[in-house]
Amino acid sequence: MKMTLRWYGSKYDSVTLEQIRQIPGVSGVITTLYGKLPGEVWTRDEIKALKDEVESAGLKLEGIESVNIHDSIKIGTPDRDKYIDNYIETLKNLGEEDIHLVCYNFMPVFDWTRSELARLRSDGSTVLAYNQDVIDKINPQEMFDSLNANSNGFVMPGWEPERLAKLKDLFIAYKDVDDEKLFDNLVYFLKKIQPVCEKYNIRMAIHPDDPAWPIFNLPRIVTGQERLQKLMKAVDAPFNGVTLCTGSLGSNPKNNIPEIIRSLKGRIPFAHVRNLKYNSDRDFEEAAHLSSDGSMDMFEIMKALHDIDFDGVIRPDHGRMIWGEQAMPGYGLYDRALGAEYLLGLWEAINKSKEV
Ligand code: CS2
Ligand code: MN
Repeated sequence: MKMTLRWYGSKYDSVTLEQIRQIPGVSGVITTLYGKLPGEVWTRDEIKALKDEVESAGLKLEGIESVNIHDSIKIGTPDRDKYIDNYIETLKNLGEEDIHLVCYNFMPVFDWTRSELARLRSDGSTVLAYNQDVIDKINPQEMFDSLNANSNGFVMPGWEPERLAKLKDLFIAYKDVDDEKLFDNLVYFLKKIQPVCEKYNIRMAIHPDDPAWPIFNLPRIVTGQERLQKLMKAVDAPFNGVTLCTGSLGSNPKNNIPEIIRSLKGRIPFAHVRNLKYNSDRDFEEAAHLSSDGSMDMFEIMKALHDIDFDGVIRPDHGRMIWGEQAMPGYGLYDRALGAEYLLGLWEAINKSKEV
């Protein structure tokens, strides 16, 4: 298992590579070329520069989160092949730079959604939170404006202004896309990229929808065990894998995460591990990684990963904002570092208990 932290690049992140390097057991980062729009080709030079920067700080670039998918591919418009060709070119360039893990999502219009970016918890920390009643009362534009107004001045991945400038047009474009069509478009995309992924040994790791149910009447296809199995079978090859994100899948308490992990043996190249606290149906807040701080059993989650011989890349996911840190919501240094140590501790204990 390779423990990493997500890093937003020297231009965007308040956390430095030097700080990440001092977190014991963290050997690499997951990053992306921020500023690239979905559909653009990433050149080898750009990828190499990013890789050199990470390596010169003594860390490894373990994978990309994300190479985002152009909406034409998700909608299935006639120009999608042009964007798929660009994606293939990017994958080839990544492969030639020896990068073999790519996280992506297939959510229409939005990436993850939260109703609050700084809900106060009883210990004085603040966390991202979701309340369905709040979401039901606002329109997508209002949600976008409110998230951006509360992001401490950081541009949050998935909520880039360019991407959301054409919100109304996008909703119109998705009008006839239901779950089935979206799924077919995903399979079409995966089959097209299969040869380049296999040639360069690139593992594609789809990120689950967050939250794991439809919002704003948009289709949702990566929400739980059944849907994941359907996708694994539709393109039944190891390159077609999953980013096992406990917080996203876990937004729906009915999802049994250890069971989902066990059902995906061999298909999890990347794991995002974090904890949530459920308050009521469709109201949850993010918690510290420690089991007792939230509703999830992190030991059982790590044990399930161990049981399926997980040897991929892992990172703590969103952390709380603590100790006065000013950072992108969910992506401060302190709580994610605590999370990484805790997960490494669980892993060591599971390892050693199996040795005896
Ligand atoms: C991430 C997602 O911050 C997060 O919640 O887990 O934004 C994730 O990076 C994307 O959905 C993957 O494409
Ligand atoms: Mn995640």
